Amino acid sequence: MIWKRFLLALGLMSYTLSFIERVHLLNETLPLTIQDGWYKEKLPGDMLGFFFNSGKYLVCDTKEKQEPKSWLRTDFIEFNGAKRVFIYIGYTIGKCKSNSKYCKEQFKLYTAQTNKSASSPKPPNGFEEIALANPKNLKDGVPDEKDVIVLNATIKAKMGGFYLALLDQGVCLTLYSIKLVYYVCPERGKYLDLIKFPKTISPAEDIVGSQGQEVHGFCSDSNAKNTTELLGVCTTKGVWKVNSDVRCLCKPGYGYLPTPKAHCAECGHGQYKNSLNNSKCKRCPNGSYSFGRNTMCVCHPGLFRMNKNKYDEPCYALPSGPKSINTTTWNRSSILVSWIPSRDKALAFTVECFMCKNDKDKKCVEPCNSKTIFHPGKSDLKRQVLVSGLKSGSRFKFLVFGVKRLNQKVQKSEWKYSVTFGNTKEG
Ligand SMILES: *[C@@H]1O[C@H](CO)[C@@H](O)[C@H](O)[C@H]1NC(C)=O
Ligand SMILES: *[C@@H]1O[C@H](CO)[C@@H](O)[C@H](O)[C@H]1NC(C)=O
Ligand SMILES: *[C@@H]1O[C@H](CO)[C@@H](O)[C@H](O)[C@H]1NC(C)=O
Ligand SMILES: *[C@@H]1O[C@H](CO)[C@@H](O)[C@H](O)[C@H]1NC(C)=O
Ligand SMILES: *[C@@H]1O[C@H](CO)[C@@H](O)[C@H](O)[C@H]1NC(C)=O
Ligand SMILES: *[C@@H]1O[C@H](CO)[C@@H](O)[C@H](O)[C@H]1NC(C)=O
Ligand SMILES: *[C@@H]1O[C@H](CO)[C@@H](O)[C@H](O)[C@H]1NC(C)=O
Ligand SMILES: CC(=O)N[C@H]1CO[C@H](CO)[C@@H](O)[C@@H]1O
Repeated sequence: MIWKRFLLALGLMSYTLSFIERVHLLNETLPLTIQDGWYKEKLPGDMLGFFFNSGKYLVCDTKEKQEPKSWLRTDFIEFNGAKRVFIYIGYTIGKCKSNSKYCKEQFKLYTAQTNKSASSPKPPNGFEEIALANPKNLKDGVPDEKDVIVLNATIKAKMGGFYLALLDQGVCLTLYSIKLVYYVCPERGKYLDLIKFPKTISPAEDIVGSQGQEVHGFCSDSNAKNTTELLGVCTTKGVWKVNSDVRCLCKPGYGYLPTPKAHCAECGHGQYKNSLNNSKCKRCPNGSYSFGRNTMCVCHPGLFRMNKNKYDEPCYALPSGPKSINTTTWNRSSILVSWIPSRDKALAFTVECFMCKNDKDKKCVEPCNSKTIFHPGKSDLKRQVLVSGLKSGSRFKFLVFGVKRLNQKVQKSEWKYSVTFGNTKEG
């Protein structure tokens, strides 16, 4: 399973095509629907705690009789299947007064996980600190919305839900928003690699190779096949990571079409695809037709190609025999066979000689004997051949075949030829 180790390390090897889907546990802006459930610590005397005003939570305890500790706690929030929750808190902090004894230009974020909302916990009991907002370079004066800073934090789900709590220690703090989200890798089915993965809640960690990280997918098209195991990794931020060799391929006879959604479409009339891959169907070349559920191109009868299984090669007819073929009686043992030479340089001719039983015999099936001499030769002829060593006063039949490279691939019974007859002089 080497691929797993490379998966996140080599970002280039893997690709991501999904949009990011977030699930909100809390809505982005205050007031929150659970406002009434918020715990606000009651402070002694005339000291103030958090209070809610025009869509914001504020606290500003500057009457320093003792160290102020203002807590603001949310109601119980269920994880709702989330494995890791991301927290974004938009806030502003004012500068502490220079003569302030207790004021700290910071606030702390705490969380407590429980299984049920029954016993509302009172911070800090049972809470643990998860983030410190400690902004630098605070501006003078009262900050406003333009000065909002975002505190990021994250919690890993261990129980059924959690509480969040904020501790302010004397500084003027305004909370503009609290956003809690977890990520979901969306169902992906209409993507270019034809793999479908189910909607998956993002895991708590991006640990490559750890159990439970991979999600099994399947081919989104029944005419596609996988050649590897279809494993994808859903990341903590809701992004699918799928190795580029993990994909489904359109079967032979089915072409890949990216739109309107990626799918495998049966090759059309006269088209073929012989490969298991995501290429398009191709038109069968000249002289051939698609066959075998459009997985191959077969030559029309009487046509041939150099390579039987190279379906992208056109099919051709074999060359004909020569035109205007004649024989001339040369002497008692020789006949000259001649014809109009071809302008096609690739075309040559081959001769075959047969003896006829008599002048009426047209079949002339008996081959000329081994003493027969062909000049300049029996094959690779251009315009003529002098056939010698023949019996005197006899009739002969000559077949002159047109021959090209393609003939090598075709049995001789299919070759085309011209026929002529000739006689030797009486001896
Ligand atoms: C909380 O619930 C989970 C199962 O949802 C269980 O495994 C765990 O033991 C429970 N924890 C407590 C403290 O009840
Ligand atoms: C906090 O989250 C925001 C939004 O995702 C991001 O732009 C910012 O860089 C994060 N800051 C830190 C310190 O992680
Ligand atoms: C195709 O995917 C399925 C499901 O992931 C898997 O069981 C099967 O082994 C895969 N086929 C090949 C050839 O890897
Ligand atoms: C599909 O296979 C054919 C034949 O092997 C090849 O010519 C073509 O390039 C391949 N296409 C893709 C997209 O891999
Ligand atoms: C296919 O044949 C047609 C007519 O027979 C011809 O016009 C065309 O050029 C040929 N195409 C190829 C690729 O040989
Ligand atoms: C016939 O002609 C050929 C070629 O010119 C020659 O080789 C041969 O000897 C001749 N035969 C006779 C019987 O004249
Ligand atoms: C073959 O003979 C015919 C007449 O019999 C003649 O018209 C023609 O020109 C000859 N062709 C050749 C190639 O000698
Ligand atoms: C947790 C919560 O209240 N979520 C809500 C946020 O707002 C959307 C609509 O804007 C609701 O659909 C959610 O239920």
